[in-house]
Amino acid sequence: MTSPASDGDARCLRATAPELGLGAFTDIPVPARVKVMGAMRVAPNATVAAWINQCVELCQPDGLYYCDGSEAERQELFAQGVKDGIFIKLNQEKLPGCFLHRSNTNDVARTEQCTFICTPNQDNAGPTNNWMESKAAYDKLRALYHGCMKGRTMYVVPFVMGPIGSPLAKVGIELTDSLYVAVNMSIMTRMGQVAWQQLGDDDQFTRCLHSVGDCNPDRRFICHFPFDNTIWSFGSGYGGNALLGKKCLALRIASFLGQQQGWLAEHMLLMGATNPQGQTTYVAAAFPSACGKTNFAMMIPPEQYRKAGWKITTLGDDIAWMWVDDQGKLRAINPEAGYFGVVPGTNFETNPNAMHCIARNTIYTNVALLPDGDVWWEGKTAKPPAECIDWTGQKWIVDCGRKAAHPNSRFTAPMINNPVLDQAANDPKGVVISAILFGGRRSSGIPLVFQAFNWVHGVYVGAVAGSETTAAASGAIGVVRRDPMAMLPFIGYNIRDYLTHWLRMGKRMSDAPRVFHVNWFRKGADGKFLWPGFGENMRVLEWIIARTHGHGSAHETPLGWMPGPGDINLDGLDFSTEQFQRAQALNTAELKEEVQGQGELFLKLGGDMPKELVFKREMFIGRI
Ligand code: SAT
Ligand code: MN
Repeated sequence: MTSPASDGDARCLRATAPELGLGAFTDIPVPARVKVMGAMRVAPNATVAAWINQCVELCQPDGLYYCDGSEAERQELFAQGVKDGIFIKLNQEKLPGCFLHRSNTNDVARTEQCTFICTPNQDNAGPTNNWMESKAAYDKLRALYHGCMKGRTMYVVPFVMGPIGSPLAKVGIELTDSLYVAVNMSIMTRMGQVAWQQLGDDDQFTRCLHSVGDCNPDRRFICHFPFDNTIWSFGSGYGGNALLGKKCLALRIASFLGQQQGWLAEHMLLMGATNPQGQTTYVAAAFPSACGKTNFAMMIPPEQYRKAGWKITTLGDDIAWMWVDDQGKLRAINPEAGYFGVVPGTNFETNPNAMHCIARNTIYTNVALLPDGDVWWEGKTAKPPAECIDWTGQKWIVDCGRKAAHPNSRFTAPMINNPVLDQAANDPKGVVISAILFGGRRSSGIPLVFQAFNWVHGVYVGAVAGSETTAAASGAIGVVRRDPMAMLPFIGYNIRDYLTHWLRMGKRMSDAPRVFHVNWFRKGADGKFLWPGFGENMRVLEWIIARTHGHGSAHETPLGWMPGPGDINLDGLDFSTEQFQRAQALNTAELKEEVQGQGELFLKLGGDMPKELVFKREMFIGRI
């Protein structure tokens, strides 16, 4: 197997799991008063044992539960969760294996204002991250963790991010006092025994310590120590703040490791598109949170495409780890094993595959509960139920003016539930990426699709991408913010070095993916979306695929290469040439506004913006 980083750290690039007998494992010397539970009561090596012991001494839990990742254990944890009021068992005839969780009402989205990159110098974190000096952060959080698990159980959750045996696969261990987090991690990652085996006697693992504490927003800190491969999260039980394998490890810590070792950790879905000739093209697409990555990754093409033999398959819906192989091609894996998707708006029209994913063995967070033990959310059915229990646990009746489900309510579903899971989803070698898409929510000014002129221009297009904010993060909703590569909240180091890293990656590829920008969300004067979206996005994707294979026509514009109405297949769609032109229209005043908006990012970086991107901006201004 190819090493992703010839200049990298070999300890992080374990290719195969060591075959260790149980005899090689180490007992963990926790104090006698701590009740030890779970099937797997050992650590793979003395470093792990010592670290767990230190965290036990700091947090002082009453019990220690070792998760082994088995089905029996999952059932035991759900049963315990129901007893403790953490889970509500849903109607098992309608939703086998499904449970509902209601979070604290102050803890419903990622909190970027409480998220820190903790390093010796502020320059390590750069102008776009909150920064804390590492020692100060450790001191502050150590005081919060001190005794925080008294009366609670600490779950030991060992996990692997990435297909087992992949050169990029990484081991993490999360110590958490949240049973909800432990069970979610068993869906979202390859969790349990398998991680002990992958780690063996290695001391390279991400040390993830998590406590919900008293869930007080004033004492909420999500701290990343990239130089120590450590994450300390306190005060939140919510997804991206608490499932530490996801944004914290697989994006913030991994992006830092990727920069050091020569690979990329990105906020991207991964999908395959197989044409009627049986050729599969793999595409990675970066859209910010709650901008439709899951829908796009599970898209069902329109009927005429299906009849002709087109098929879409999903590798991942949120995160991609990518490296250059020895043929000079960009390869990708999905480090996750499940989907943590936005529920509202999901239905059999918008995303039938997601509906299949969440029909069993799924955790629903902050949706509404129906009288028969089924669940409901805004957009599930055209007609709302007469009554239900809303996401806060209060009685809800139709027309009461409140939302029944929280706008950022979520499902946690195993990827094996996906009827269109790509056959390479567990392949340690990953897949070759032919196209990279950037996009976001833009109601005005930005066309449906264009192609960047080349890699450097593509990096520019990704770097300046903007999007209207959503409910996935706390704060104002609907304001355009620059979100470079959809990674603004997830770059674990200085954005200057991140953009330079992207530019350098291009130089290492002999056949770099083509880069595109899409916007499914442009609206007309009537406030309605100009493009139908969802499955019809297949038409745009078909053009993108044609372009990556060197055919498919386009014309040059100030933004890049754009298809005209004759270049995209609109057959069978009730959509006129004029409507398509409106979706693609460029208007000088809007382009000027856009270039000004992009200036936000250039100002933030000041003289640190890579020169190549400064030139690309000047050339863009020249073309307008
Ligand atoms: O809560 S998560 O950060 O995992 C979801 C998202 O915001 O993309
Ligand atoms: Mn995401």
